[in-house]
Amino acid sequence: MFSNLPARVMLPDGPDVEHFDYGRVQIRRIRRRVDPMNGLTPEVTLRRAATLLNDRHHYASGAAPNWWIGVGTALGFAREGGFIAGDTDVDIRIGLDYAGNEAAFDTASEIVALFKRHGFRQYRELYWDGRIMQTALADTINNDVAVDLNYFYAGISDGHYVHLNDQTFRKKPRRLVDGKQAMRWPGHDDVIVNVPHPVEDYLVWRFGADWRVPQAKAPVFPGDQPCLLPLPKVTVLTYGTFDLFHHGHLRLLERAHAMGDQLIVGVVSDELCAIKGKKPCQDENERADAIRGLGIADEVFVQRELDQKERDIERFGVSYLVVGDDWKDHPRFEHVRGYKGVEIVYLPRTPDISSTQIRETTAAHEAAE
Ligand code: C2G
Repeated sequence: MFSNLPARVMLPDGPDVEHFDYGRVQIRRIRRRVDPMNGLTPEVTLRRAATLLNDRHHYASGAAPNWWIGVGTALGFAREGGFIAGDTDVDIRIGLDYAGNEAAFDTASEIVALFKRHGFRQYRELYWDGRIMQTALADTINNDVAVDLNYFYAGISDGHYVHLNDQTFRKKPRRLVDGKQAMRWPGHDDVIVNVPHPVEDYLVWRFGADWRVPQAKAPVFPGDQPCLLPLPKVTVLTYGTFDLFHHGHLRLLERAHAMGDQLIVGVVSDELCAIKGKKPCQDENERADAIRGLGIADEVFVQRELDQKERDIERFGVSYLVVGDDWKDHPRFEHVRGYKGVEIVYLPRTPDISSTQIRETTAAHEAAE
């Protein structure tokens, strides 16, 4: 089972943090206190947010994130020449590339960390199947005005960015976002925001053809629907000899299995073992059958070539390549790091047990008899 909360959440546990568990969706939040009588000025916060997002020097990759203003803010931009009266949050959308693993977190957590360093307080986050979908921050320097960052993923649905939350599933046409334009916020020449283009199409997409007519409540979004699109499965791959299957092997496979939705195991062929100078007691079919018999792996195959890792990563769509930490930093695994977005994970080896040890104690036993 894939755990719904990722290994690294951004909002750390604390006495104020509330958790909500809706199955595939997990929400964590701290109550936000805003004083609506305090003359809220969202453009001040928009200026601060846009400045942080636009400055590529803030980011490890040296590139500003792929961001644009959300529909609420865009409606104000195009229709009101500023924020809609009473709108007190800044809607920002971030485009991330989905590679089936936690790599997208790097951008999201970099943005959140940056905002925190500049006087924003994170008060909410939402994960969908362990992927970050929303982080909300309050601007402590400007009356706690909220910046709502929603993450949209490319790579799940052709031609769209996808966002999932507890109520809606949004497919945003890529053409609107990819053609976005950097524009000045009305009345504030120093505030540069990215606006999907053409902005009219963006607003029709969200609010329908009548978007110019102010309405008390936004109409139900025609594209909002129950989540029908399952995210691609998280696939975990591991290789090993697995001679004289023992509890060290079992623990490795159980932990690998727990990291994703499906586990694929490559069992090293007799021929490759011979090349590596290993002499297993069981042949490749016996070793593979022992793993099949566990029922923990979705696929077990015999690895016949030393350099087939890229091919396997590609054909199974692997997110995590897992192996015991006796292989830590070994070039045999390191050389595929990042290939098609794969992450390499070294799991701690179970102490005091190995195939070699079993072979040796058995041989000693037999010699004594
Ligand atoms: N393992 C473990 N704890 C042990 C023994 C083994 O966690 N006490 C793990 C190993 O780290 C490996 C897997 O179980 O990830 C299979 O172990 P071996 O059969 O010894 O496989 P090995 O020959 O290390 O195979 O090219 C690399 C090889 O394919 C890895």
